[in-house]
Amino acid sequence: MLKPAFAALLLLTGSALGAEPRTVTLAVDQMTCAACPITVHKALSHVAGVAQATVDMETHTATVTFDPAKTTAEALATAVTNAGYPAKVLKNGG
Ligand SMILES: [Cu+2]
Repeated sequence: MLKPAFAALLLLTGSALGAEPRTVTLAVDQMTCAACPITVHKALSHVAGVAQATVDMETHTATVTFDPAKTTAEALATAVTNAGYPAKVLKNGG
């Protein structure tokens, strides 16, 4: 009877220590030419904790994978907004 409880405790400890990467989708305005996604991507990749960023000009979105211990979805949106492209969090995937 002790073993399952011990295993559950290990699982809890593991999830508390290791920051699971999160993926968020941002709606990005004002991307009007082919160079815009590059600028947006650059702004995102400069944020500490960002592991991966994909910018889609056709759907006006950016999908970002980041370490939630280092940054937040809102901070990512702010970084893009500060780069000249008004952005907001569209979908915060856990
Ligand atoms: Cu442009």
